[in-house]
Amino acid sequence: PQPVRLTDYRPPDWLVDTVDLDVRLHPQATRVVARLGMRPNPLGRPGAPIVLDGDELELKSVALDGAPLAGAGYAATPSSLTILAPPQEPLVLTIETVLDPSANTKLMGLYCSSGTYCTQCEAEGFRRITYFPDRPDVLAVYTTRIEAEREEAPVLLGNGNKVESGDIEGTTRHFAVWHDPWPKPCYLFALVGGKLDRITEPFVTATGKEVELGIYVEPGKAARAGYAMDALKRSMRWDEEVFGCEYDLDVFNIVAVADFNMGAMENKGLNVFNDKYVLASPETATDADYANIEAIIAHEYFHNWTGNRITCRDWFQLCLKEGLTVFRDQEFSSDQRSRPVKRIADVRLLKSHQFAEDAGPLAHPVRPATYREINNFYTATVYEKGAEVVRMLKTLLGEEGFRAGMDLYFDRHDGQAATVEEFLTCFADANGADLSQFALWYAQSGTPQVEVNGHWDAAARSYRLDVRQTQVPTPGQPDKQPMLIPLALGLVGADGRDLPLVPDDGTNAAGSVLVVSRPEQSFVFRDVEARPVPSINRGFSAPVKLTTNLASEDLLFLARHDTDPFNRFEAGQTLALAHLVSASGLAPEKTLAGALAAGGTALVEALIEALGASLEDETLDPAFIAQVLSVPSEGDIAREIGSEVDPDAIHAARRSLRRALGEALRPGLERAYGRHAPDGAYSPDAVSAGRRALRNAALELMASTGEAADIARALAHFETADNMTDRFFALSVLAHHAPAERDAALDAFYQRFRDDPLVIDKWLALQAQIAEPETLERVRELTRHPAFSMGNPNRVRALIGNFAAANQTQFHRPDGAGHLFVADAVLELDRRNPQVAARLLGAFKSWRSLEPTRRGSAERALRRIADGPGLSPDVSDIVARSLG
Ligand code: DPP
Ligand code: ZN
Repeated sequence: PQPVRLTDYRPPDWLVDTVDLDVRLHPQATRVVARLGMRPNPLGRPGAPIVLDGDELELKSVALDGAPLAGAGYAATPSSLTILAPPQEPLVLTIETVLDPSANTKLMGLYCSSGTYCTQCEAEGFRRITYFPDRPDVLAVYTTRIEAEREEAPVLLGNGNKVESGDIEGTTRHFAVWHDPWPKPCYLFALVGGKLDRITEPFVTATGKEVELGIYVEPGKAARAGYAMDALKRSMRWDEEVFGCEYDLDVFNIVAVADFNMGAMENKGLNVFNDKYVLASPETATDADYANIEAIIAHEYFHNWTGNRITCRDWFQLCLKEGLTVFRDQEFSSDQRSRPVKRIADVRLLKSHQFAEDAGPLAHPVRPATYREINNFYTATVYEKGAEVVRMLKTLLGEEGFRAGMDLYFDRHDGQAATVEEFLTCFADANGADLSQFALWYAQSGTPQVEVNGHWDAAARSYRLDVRQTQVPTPGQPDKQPMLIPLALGLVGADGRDLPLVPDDGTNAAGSVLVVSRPEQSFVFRDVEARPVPSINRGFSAPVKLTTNLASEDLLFLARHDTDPFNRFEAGQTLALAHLVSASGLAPEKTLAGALAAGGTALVEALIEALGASLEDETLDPAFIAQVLSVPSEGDIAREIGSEVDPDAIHAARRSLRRALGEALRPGLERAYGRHAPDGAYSPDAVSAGRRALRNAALELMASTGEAADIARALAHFETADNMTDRFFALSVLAHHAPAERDAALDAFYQRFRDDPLVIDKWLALQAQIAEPETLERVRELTRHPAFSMGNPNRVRALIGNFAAANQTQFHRPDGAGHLFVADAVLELDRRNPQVAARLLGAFKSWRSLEPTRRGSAERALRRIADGPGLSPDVSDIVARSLG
């Protein structure tokens, strides 16, 4: 496909005001009649034909204002329908198409998921239901009549409010009519038909309007929807309180389906969810599952204002709704749980996914300037970095300034399809701020590098920070401009307290945030009596790669004393990472890793001691301690090394640090394990989850020593667990650290949960992650296991996705067999579901940083895919960019 460019945007030639759909559901031959109330767009090209998008549609008939249109009046292909010389006035176009939901393995448009009819239209799936101007700036009011066999689909759901329903007399069929009064783009269209159980609860909005909330699930699973319902109600209340956003329909429905490409979808009034993000019970879901459900329920609900009421002008603006909505769901979870722990988790995710993306061939700006396949831009950069950009806006403008900008945005653009410029202009106007340099965050890809060197001047009693920013080249962007970077700062005194920050005149520091705008810049603070330790980029205020002239003693000090919890955590991580880099055999001089290598074991011991101090500190939140004790991931270490990466060396270094922690901290770990034993029935709340997180972290660190008593403890933990968090964590410890006990435990787990696909996903994922050469054969065998299916995205992601993305030593086997296996899986999947195939292929994104043998085999695997016959646009786009 030809690339689409942001600069080529033109308004649509024709607008659609109303869409009346009549959908007669049938597993192989669903008939859709669409009546489109259209008119020429005054901003479009005068006299233009009507050009509609389509995809794999069978066209039955076309009528203009009720009169059938002869073949000469239009031109139809499977991908478009053109009305050749339409009258240039309001008209009604009626189009009849037929489609086959049960043959729809792409899971885009209308398809059957385990017997339930459902839809997915974002980004370009509506064109698989009817011919339509499938672009987000065409907003229409939809009325949908759905008809189906009563037996087959007793539940019929659409967008908006239900206005009519009943049986069709003399037949076995029934119908429902749904009307959505809010104009929306077609990507927010949805319908569902099936046999579903429901839970329902009332909700009263801030202004007293009653809303009926419903969650629909597969028969027999209603008891597992309670937590999602609770999360929904909390989300609705929070959005009223924090952003002034109130719900705007009489009903809000969520449907959980088993076959789904994404996590969930924010269709107006009818969210469709991957069942993984709705269903939870203590026996089947972990604490992480509960937290994800809470976050994703909130995310999709928050889209009602940021995405639906105000949508995107074009798909280049995807971050306008996604980055902003991720920011909103992060804030929600922070308010519901522990803010510091949530921040740490979010930054870890940002680094592992987004920084990795930014460092490889798939790097792209938060707002891309061009794309070949929009499905490939639902990325960590658009979502997670997009959220960081909104967070920086808040840091720069302050709480009130940020809210004023949001209020203006809702006020000014409600009902519109907006752009990033329009969004930023609201913040500029509401605050009298100039955000032109800040806007580069949306346009420049790559992670900015920021070097900060601090100098204390004893004679002048001043402290100076010299800051230098570097923008590294990324694909298509060899040269870049300096960015506006907010660095939150503290100067920590010897007693661990922050010193007052007194900027010298003329420096650019707003409160405790340094606003860096030039390539090199210095900031000076007065009245600094003794040498402080600077705590820089507190709370990860800017998504940058930071290097400093802090000595390891300074980092050890911050790891014990920083009042900013994020930087207290980060100081330990920075030291651990430097140690792991040097232990992986790479320690260039003048780096922290080099210094650590030179410092020998004493420094590692000091680091372990500092971590031990946090472990023993009873004033700290257990969830925070669990984060502090976690060793940087293999991906983090690989990124820090940057080139000639050897995953086996990294794995070995990381394993031995964990063993060292387990040995050195054993007494503290044992105490933590005992202190946080369960003291009642399982509850998924954040405090209880934090205690389990610490207890399980202790269990794992001790087991990583391989001592028989520790393995026995893990086995007992597994066998006596009364909830999935503990049971699965113990299983994972056994799988990674106890080869002799592993298979029996895996088998017991399988037998217990064999009828529960979401739990079986955990079982598949865990086996795919074992770092030993037998794993590839195990994964191959599991692809033939009855529990596995290439047709279900969750199964594929659990088994093959985890092998590729979460098992660095085996995916990157030096003999190339891991690469080849994944390449063949991508090719096979591509024939069935291109989106899932392209996502899996993304696992190759860091291939260029591998050492030569592995790099060669990754390249051969990528070329094998590139040479595959009939590649989808999704896969051919990713493979071309990966090799480019
Ligand atoms: N459903 C996806 C999300 O909410 C795409 N909109 O992020
Ligand atoms: Zn979203």
